[in-house]
Amino acid sequence: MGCWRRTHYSAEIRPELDGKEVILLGWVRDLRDLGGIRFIILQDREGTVQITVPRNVIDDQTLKKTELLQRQYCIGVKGVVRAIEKAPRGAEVIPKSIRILGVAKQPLPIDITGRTPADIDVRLDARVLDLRRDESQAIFRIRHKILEATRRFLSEKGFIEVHTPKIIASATEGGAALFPIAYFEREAFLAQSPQLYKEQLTICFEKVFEIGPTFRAEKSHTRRHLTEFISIDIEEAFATAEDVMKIAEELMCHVCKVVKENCQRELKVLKHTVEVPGLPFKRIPYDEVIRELKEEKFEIEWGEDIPTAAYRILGRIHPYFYFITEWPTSLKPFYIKPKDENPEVSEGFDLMWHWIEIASGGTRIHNKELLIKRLKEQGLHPESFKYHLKTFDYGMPPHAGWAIGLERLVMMHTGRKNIREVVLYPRDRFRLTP
Ligand code: AMO
Repeated sequence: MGCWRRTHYSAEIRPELDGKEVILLGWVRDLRDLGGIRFIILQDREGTVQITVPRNVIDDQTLKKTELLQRQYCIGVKGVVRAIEKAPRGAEVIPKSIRILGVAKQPLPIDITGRTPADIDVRLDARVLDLRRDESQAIFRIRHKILEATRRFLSEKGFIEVHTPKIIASATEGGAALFPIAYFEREAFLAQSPQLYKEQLTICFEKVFEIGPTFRAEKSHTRRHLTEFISIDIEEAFATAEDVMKIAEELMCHVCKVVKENCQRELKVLKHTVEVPGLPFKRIPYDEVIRELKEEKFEIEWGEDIPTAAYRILGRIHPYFYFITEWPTSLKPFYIKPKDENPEVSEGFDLMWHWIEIASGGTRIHNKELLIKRLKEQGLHPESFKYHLKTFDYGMPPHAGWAIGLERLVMMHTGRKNIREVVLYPRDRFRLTP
């Protein structure tokens, strides 16, 4: 690169810069030869710009350099802007000098211009190249906006961001779906969620949130399951399920607004739209969900978990956001509080977007004896939870919280059908590389 430093991004090359010398840094997206003229489409993080090489005007050395170029070469271009109506954005750059900064072996495994579409597995095997596609760029910019908006929203609501251990000694979500790891002389596990730590932290911080990786040894190989995903967790002291549901729906509204207002360019690339939902979201008790499904001739009994096919039906009946509340206690994890007046029904909820479960949460049990009883009922050993149970002797406040699966949220915001599209390097049962 020598002393060259970028003066402009591609998207900043406009007719007003006519005659100005610029330095651009980026990658060769496409090359086109039209007799006496050669076009190089240079791509950087902001978009593309046309570099036009009129053979009879350019000096021999620069011309020879352009002949060496291949798709995805990383290059620097020093040149002069020329306003020209026919060029995209009304301007192009005539090169004075070109530097090759990185070569790309041909043929490339995928065509990022999208002229030859590739299967998702082929794309994921060449992920960094794939991430240069317009759609990928749009997805990860929206993902960034969602995260930025979420952090700001929760901070402004008084939550403080925490990071809890991802190497743990016992399960948080029950015994299943844990990844064991060799931890020196002992066995440890990758955290399935920050559940127990976030509950404990309400004792000292009252309102906490965490955005971090969680690991599930998921056998289900579906388009919405990963073995490693980012969970957006909150936990609040002196709160109930209803209190934290309000935070969840306000956050959903806020994020939709931010994406709608700030990501129009990206949404256009993805051919998708996002609407800001009205408040409050519907709260549909599990009982009513079962009734609705039966009316649709779907066979299901009270107490059964809701299968994917049933969620698809619910998504048709309730097309945007809605909560499913009052789940049977037996279907919820041990830490979810059973209702005082009817312990068969819990204060747990799920937040749905169409047919996809975006979040789940609830009021927590904060009575130690009841928690021990629930652990036993779910076949777990209170001894394995002794450090967690101890914190209930330090003045545990009543508390509630939820967790949103970030990737599922991004999937819905970007209109993608496969969760792997919205993860840089997805991990599932069969994919551990790249
Ligand atoms: P749950 O297990 O329902 O709840 O997870 C919370 C949310 O995380 C997302 N999610 C997943 N996303 C991708 N791949 C997966 N395998 C996967 N599993 C879950 C979903 C889901 O709604 N501790 C509780 C939350 C709480 O009560 O605070 C928990 O982890 O969007």
